[in-house]
Amino acid sequence: MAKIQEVKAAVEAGKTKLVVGLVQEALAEGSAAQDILQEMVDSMGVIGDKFSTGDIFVPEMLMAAKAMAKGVDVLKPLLAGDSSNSLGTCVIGTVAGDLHDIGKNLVSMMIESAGFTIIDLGVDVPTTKWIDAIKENQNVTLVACSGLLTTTMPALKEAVQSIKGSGVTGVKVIVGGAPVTQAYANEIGADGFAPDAGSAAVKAVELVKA
Ligand code: B1M
Repeated sequence: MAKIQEVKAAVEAGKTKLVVGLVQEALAEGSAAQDILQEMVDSMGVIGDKFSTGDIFVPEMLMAAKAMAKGVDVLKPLLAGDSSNSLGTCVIGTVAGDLHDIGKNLVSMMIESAGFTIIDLGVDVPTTKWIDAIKENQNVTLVACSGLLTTTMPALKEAVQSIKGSGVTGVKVIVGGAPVTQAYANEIGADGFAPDAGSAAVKAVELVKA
């Protein structure tokens, strides 16, 4: 089996200790960092399907997520680009009630490499914390809200509408996450939406330069 396939299998099996070495070996074998990342993203899809069918439970899902995070750490320096152009500060996080952070971390990495300084509020971010972070940090030009659960989509709406209603100016809000669509982003009044980490960085630059 090619090392890149072993990475995918190790992430699916939640083999946290093996993943770092396997990612390094896959790179040494000539696999591109972006391709290795895509294999790991795909393995999260497999994990999600197995969870849906009751073949695995939350602990296995968590182990797979931890394994992927270890692999992403190895790829990070290879995926991040030149962040020398300052487009201001981006406050990023996952909305209240939601603990998923792998996608948010990838989006953060790509937005940072597009030229933003990142303030990462983590997961389960209460509405007031977004607004405090905008006020407490210098030159916040973008807020990026991630939401992975259909049950936390109302929290996404609340976050966007509170930021918009708080009187802060010069700040654009971008939203995303598996259940989020452009239509939903429009409905809740977000300035932008992106379906994945790469397009989130492109959209972030577009919004701030507009
Ligand atoms: Co959860 N989980 N989970 N989970 N989990 C999902 C999301 C689920 C689809 C699994 C399933 O049932 N098939 C399902 C949601 C169903 C729904 O809402 N319709 C689900 C559920 C139900 C739950 C719990 C409720 C389970 C339970 O307790 N019974 C629970 C909720 C906990 C909570 O948050 N309150 C729960 C818990 C967990 C773990 C903690 C165990 C773990 C997360 C660990 C962690 O993140 N550190 C976990 C995991 C790993 C998953 C799956 C398997 C993988 C998520 C992931 O990391 N994907 C997921 C199934 C799946 O995704 N198919 C699932 C890879 C990642 C790269 O993709 O996050 O989509 P994603 O990010 C993408 C895009 O969405 C986009 O770009 C990213 C990269 O390209 N994007 C943005 C994300 N944010 C963006 C922001 C942007 C723009 C784009 O702009 C700001």
